[in-house]
Amino acid sequence: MLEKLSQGLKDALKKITKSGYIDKKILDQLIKDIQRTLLASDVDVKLVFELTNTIKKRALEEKPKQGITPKEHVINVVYEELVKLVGKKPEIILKPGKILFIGLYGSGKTSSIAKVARFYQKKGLKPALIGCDVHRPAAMDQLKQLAEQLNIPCYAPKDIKNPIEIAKNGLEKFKKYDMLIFDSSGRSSLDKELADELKKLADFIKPDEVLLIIPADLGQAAKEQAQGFKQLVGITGIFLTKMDATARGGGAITGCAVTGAPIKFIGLGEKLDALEIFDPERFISKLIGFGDLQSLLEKAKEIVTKETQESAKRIASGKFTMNDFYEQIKTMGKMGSLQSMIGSIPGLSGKISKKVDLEQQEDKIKKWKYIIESMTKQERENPDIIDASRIRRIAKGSGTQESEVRELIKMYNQSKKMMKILSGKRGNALARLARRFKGFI
Ligand SMILES: Nc1nc2c(ncn2[C@@H]2O[C@H](COP(=O)(O)OP(=O)(O)OP(=O)(O)O)[C@@H](O)[C@H]2O)c(=O)[nH]1
Ligand SMILES: [Mg+2]
Repeated sequence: MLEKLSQGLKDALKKITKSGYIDKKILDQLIKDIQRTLLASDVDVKLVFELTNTIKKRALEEKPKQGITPKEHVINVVYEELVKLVGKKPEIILKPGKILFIGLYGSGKTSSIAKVARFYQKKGLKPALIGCDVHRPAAMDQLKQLAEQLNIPCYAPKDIKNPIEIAKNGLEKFKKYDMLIFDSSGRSSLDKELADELKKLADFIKPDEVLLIIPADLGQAAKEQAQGFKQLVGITGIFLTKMDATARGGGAITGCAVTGAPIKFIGLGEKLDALEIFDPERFISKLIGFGDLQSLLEKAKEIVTKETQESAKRIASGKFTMNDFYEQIKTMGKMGSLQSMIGSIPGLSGKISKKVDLEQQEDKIKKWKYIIESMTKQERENPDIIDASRIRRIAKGSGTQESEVRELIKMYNQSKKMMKILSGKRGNALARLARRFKGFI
């Protein structure tokens, strides 16, 4: 179902999960990919641009919730906005009641009745079908045949030409049944005659649900049909058929959603079990492979914060302050294995004089945080000015030993050296490492 739309959205999001960090360029690419994919699925241009503007705005302006990386944040925003685009979670009647099916010729009304009857049968209710399509004699036979397949009763007389009379007889006949489903006549378009007939029928039956059947291959034109029936007849929900057989499903769903009439069911094939309750969250989750994305993100376990991105930019431009060092410590502590990455590059491991135990580092991060916080802005931006008396003051202010402050400064200087090596163009291996490293922070 909706393979192209699904694949398009998955591909767009995969680019994000694959990249190390998120910047404006990557975001713009994502926006473009989403636009292209939705437009190809016949979603209204205005809706598409509204959606992508919101995604972009939220991705750039909203602060990710705690514990959520910027990548996860963007994917979440895309997911949430797509869910909003396809409408609200519908309420499905699960107790005895009456449903009237309405829709134009060939929309899939009769076959959908059979699907819904089977759905309620499985829920333990006792459905019965009543055929009120008096315009097409063949419709009565079709309904009877389907009822036989499901082993449920059906009243579909060919000799009565008044749908209200049929409905009246049906209600009388099926008193013992608790889910009465009424078929109705279609037309090639919604005209006054059809609207009057359906309204009268609905007034008489007093259904709990008036389901409008719309074929998904209408694309965004579904909106007009949904609006027309909503105004002229009144509907409680929509059943979108033929979702399996069109590339325009995205347009049909979003077109219906903007009318405010909830999509309740979708038809996914000709078989009687090819029915799904429409749940926006589940639908979008499946469409974009949200479950897979989340596990992918978890696996990556990259800790990317806005600060570290900015820090990465500064480092790339040749600056490396105590603030950058602090961001780097945090990142390294969470990443775990920078040491092994560096160790695997021939010629580089020897350049780092003292092996850094990252585990120990993580334990020290808290202390370092206090030390760095006790430095003045000037000291943080230019640590070279930190002399013995400043060290004494910083140690006092942070509640640490002078030796610990010295150790921190030494670590900073080592890191600075390493950053110089990494950002310099010393052969392919180094450049590769630098790129990889940059991708991580
Ligand atoms: N692929 C696919 N075909 C469907 C689906 N629902 C219905 N159809 C097919 O669409 C055609 C029309 O379905 P009907 O149920 O006869 O439609 P209708 O609205 O009752 O048509 P009329 O009574 O002639 O107005 C049939 O060939 C169905 O098998 C669906 O979800 N997927
Ligand atoms: Mg029919």
